[in-house]
Amino acid sequence: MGLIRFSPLILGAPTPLRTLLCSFALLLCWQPLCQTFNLDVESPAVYSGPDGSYFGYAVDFYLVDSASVSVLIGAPKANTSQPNITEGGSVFYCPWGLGQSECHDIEFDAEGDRTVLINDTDHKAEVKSHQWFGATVRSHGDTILACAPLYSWRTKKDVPQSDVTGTCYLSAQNFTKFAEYAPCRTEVTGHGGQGYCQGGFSADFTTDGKVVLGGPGSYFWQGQVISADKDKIIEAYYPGYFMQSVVGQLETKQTAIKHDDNYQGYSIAVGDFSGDKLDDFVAGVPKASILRGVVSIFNGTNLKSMVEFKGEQMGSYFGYSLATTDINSDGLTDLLVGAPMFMLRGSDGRLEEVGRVYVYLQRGPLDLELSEPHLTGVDAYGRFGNTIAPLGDLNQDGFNGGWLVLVLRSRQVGREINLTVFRLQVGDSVILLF
Ligand SMILES: [Ca+2]
Ligand SMILES: [Ca+2]
Repeated sequence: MGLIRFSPLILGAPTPLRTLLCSFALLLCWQPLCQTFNLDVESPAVYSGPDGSYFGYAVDFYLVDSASVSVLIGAPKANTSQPNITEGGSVFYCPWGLGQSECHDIEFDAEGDRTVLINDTDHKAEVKSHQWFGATVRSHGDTILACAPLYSWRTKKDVPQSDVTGTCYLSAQNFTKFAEYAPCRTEVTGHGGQGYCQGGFSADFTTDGKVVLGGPGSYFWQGQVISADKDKIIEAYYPGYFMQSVVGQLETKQTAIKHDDNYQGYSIAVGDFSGDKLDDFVAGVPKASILRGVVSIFNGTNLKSMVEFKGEQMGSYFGYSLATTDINSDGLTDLLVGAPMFMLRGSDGRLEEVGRVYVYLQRGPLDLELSEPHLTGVDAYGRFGNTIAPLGDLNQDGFNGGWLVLVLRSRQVGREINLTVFRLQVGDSVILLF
């Protein structure tokens, strides 16, 4: 245990990039007999998907009850049984247990492209081919959200448009109920409306079951955040209807022209930052503030903007990735922000994208303190902070601060990826680095 908490550790041999894309290895031990931490690096559970499907592009756990743990794995370029659809994308359900490595795809949507009657003529209403379904996958109890941010809609206009509104599907009540949720498929079409929203580019669930979607392309790429209760989405769903009205749905509105091209909602996370015990929404806006990037915290009950943080370097893509977790176990949710394009000068004087992760510790309601020093990548062009995910108290040491945070960093040099573990100098937390 001390090894991992107090010194860098390389887990496993370098892995070819292709293997990483085609298989997903769980490094957590299933049995309680593990030595040194509860990470079993010798016998990982390995799941594989179709070649070239980007199996593993998105992952989440599926925890319906404490007795069964499964893994949900998105494969956004997988072919499906949907008629006449090429690479519609899939989400796989993979039971996790000893000797189990079988996955099967979840049938969120069996249909091909639907048609719509306009002026007494049938028109193809949408394009599901290459829609990247499964690029975003999140779970909440017995409910799964999976999104296709590149889904296109014809719109209902006489002159057809191809609006990349994106769409999402919910699987609820343990695969017994399915509903589509495409909140950007509205009358407000085109570039100036929600026509390029890419709804579901990012997403999360609040603790009480609200879906929070990022749509970074709405309103001339200002981007927007949209939220609705999962039960209300299912109530509002009616097959065949392209537009739906969900009771209680909240969404950020179009703002001044100076906010165009900011990509609000590129990333999404949730957590209570206002002190009312209700989750608020965090949105990455990586091109805001003259490309320095901004992260905004919105009140989860009314979507009012409460706090904003700005990146330190132009072009660093501050807000590309987000994670929320209580790093120091003081009961207050903390925030991690990735800026994978953050650059430093290398030994030859060239600027190199090493990437940086910023940690904000919550001291009280709307009071977040930027913790220093920042976590900075060490590999040239390594893009440290590309992905951040809280893993919970993996070391189970009962210590008040035994949280783990996973930071993915694709090491592009030599197409190798290493998993490194080291201790984050905040409280007594541990951070995992790819
Ligand atoms: Ca709150
Ligand atoms: Ca905390």
